[in-house]
Amino acid sequence: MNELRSSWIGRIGDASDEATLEELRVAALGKKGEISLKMRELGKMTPEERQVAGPALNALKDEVNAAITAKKAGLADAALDERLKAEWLDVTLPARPQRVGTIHPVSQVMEEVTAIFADMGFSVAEGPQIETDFYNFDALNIPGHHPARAEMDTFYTHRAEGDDRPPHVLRTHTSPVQIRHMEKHGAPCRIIAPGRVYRADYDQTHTPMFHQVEGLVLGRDISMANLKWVLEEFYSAFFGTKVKTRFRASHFPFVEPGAEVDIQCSFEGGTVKVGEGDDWLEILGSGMVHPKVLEAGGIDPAEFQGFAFGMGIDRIAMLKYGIPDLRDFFNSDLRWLKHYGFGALEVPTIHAGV
Ligand code: 2NL
Repeated sequence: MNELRSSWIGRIGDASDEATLEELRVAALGKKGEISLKMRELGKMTPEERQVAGPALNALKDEVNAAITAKKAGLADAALDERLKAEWLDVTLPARPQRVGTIHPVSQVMEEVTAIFADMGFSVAEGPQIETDFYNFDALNIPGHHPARAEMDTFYTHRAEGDDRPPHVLRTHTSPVQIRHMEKHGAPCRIIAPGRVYRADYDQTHTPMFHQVEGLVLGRDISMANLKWVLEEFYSAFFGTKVKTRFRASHFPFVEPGAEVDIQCSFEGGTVKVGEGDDWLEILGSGMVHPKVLEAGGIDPAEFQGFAFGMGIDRIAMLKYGIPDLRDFFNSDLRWLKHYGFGALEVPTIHAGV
């Protein structure tokens, strides 16, 4: 009996997994198990023998059962220990650095410009970047023979052979957005049209894609005095200091009269400072909307008049943030962004363009 006991307890102790334990249980206590067979033999014994062997076999059966249960629990504990060791996590390690994005200066300036004009009651109009030559040129009083069409270094789209419709163009200014707005909403109006524009030109101060904001204000008695006030208000808010403007007579086909606008600045020490000094920096084109352009937009020039202006966003971004080469804006090396102090955008954007 003792041999039987030490044999089973020993084999249970050596078992390395639950499946082995189950095999041992069947071999010892199952229907044909060694201990079960021994218990069946009790019937053939004399009462005296049975009185000794019966309790001993029962005790052995309980002991083997208990050993299997205890071993099972031991194996589960060991497995858990293994798992904890493998999945161990050092919560005291320093966090991995987060890669933080930066807002592009052009996007930021778009937001700034839009916010300032919004404060003056302007809303934002948008339109297609691929335009018909009607909206980009004809509606703006630039007919087919006009030198401005050639001067603008326009990108034309390809037409299939036999397709003799006029080609589409990449818009050379955002004026077509304003023509579309006039057609749809009429006058009075007070809008800006910010966005990408395209001209085939590339050097230190020109890229083939750049950004523009145009403005259009129409009413029964809108004048150039209103234009001057709006622009001085805008530049003062944008540069954070009172900025004077100077108007010089100029010509654009879509306005009459037309004016180029300079802002007050100083050029001392090789850097441009806006809002101080006695020098002037050309910054914008503007004028009273030409009657033909109003008509193209479906507006009666006898009833409504107004002003329009157009300025380059990239240019005023360079001025405000002291960025010398326009091409930096659009190359893929963005280390300079941090150098000029551009960080992650901290406020929700109000305009999804750019
Ligand atoms: C420039 C010149 C200008 C406009 C843009 C405009 C738009 C409409 C009607 C009349 Cl729908 N004018 N826009 C007017 C004058 C000048 O931009 O060289 N800007 C950088």
